[in-house]
Amino acid sequence: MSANVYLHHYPPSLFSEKIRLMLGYLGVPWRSVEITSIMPRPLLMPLTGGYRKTPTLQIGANVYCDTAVITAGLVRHTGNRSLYAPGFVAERVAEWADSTLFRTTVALNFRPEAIGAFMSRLSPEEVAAFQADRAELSGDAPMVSVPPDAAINAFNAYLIRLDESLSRKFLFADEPSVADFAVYHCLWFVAQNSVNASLLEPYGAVADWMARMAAFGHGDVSEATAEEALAHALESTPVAPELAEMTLQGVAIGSEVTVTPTDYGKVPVAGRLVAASSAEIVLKRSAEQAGEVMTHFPNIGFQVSAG
Ligand SMILES: N[C@@H](CCC(=O)N[C@@H](CS)C(=O)NCC(=O)O)C(=O)O
Repeated sequence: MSANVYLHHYPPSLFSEKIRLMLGYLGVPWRSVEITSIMPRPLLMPLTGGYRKTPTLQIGANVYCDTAVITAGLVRHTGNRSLYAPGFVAERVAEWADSTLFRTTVALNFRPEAIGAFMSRLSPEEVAAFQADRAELSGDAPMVSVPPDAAINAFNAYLIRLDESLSRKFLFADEPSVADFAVYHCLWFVAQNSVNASLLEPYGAVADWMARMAAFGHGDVSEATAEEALAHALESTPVAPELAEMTLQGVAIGSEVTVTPTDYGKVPVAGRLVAASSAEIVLKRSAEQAGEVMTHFPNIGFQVSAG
């Protein structure tokens, strides 16, 4: 398989770690485009149409926004459906991890005792820019919505039950599913913080499972610039996926729409709705630097409005 897969990401991004490991597990060669951890990202926006969360995956001129739809895109690209093998329950566990468990870990890593480890590496100007960027990202729904003690208690409660229930190599079977990657990246985020890493120590079965996940590695990766990624989009033709269509409220296939995350980073992306399924919403757009692209979003967690 040629490396027409570009991941736009930055090293400490936990959702990016989910996809880096998935690329390693699936054996997909990929190009790494390192982006800044805060906006603006002028060479990425032509591809996403304004979507600003990290990471974004580009396969030729198809651009996948959000790790749920990146997973769907990689499954289609590889033809390997094993990540979805355990079915509905594994997908719901992944959804819980990417929302509730994620917010719990953000509350842990952003509590005053723990955030110093991260902030001490930044200059005062960088700290101010980071805080302003994340305030804009979270808008009316603060990223830290749980008090520190409640976050620690919830985290311990989840980990006690996870540790007890790990009877197979992975959460649902002897092969990993979407649930493993989604739970893993949240715990990886905690492990990266020198103050919070000790919260994982009591859980031996979790540690063994995390080691099995980490062993997938990041696979066959080579560096690329944002300019190269844009040039690749420009020379590629977007591919319309074959989807089991689903009717969306208030909008028809072929109409102009906007697609906006419902939680945070609520930047509307405008385009023509070309397909929608239970898993995906696909817009056709064009931008001078990228040419014609198809931008994919998950169905769950996004608002589609007539544009
Ligand atoms: N639901 C999204 C969440 C992505 C997310 O929140 N990513 C963080 C970084 S790990 C982010 O976007 N931070 C702000 C930024 O990078 O601009 C997904 O699954 O991709």
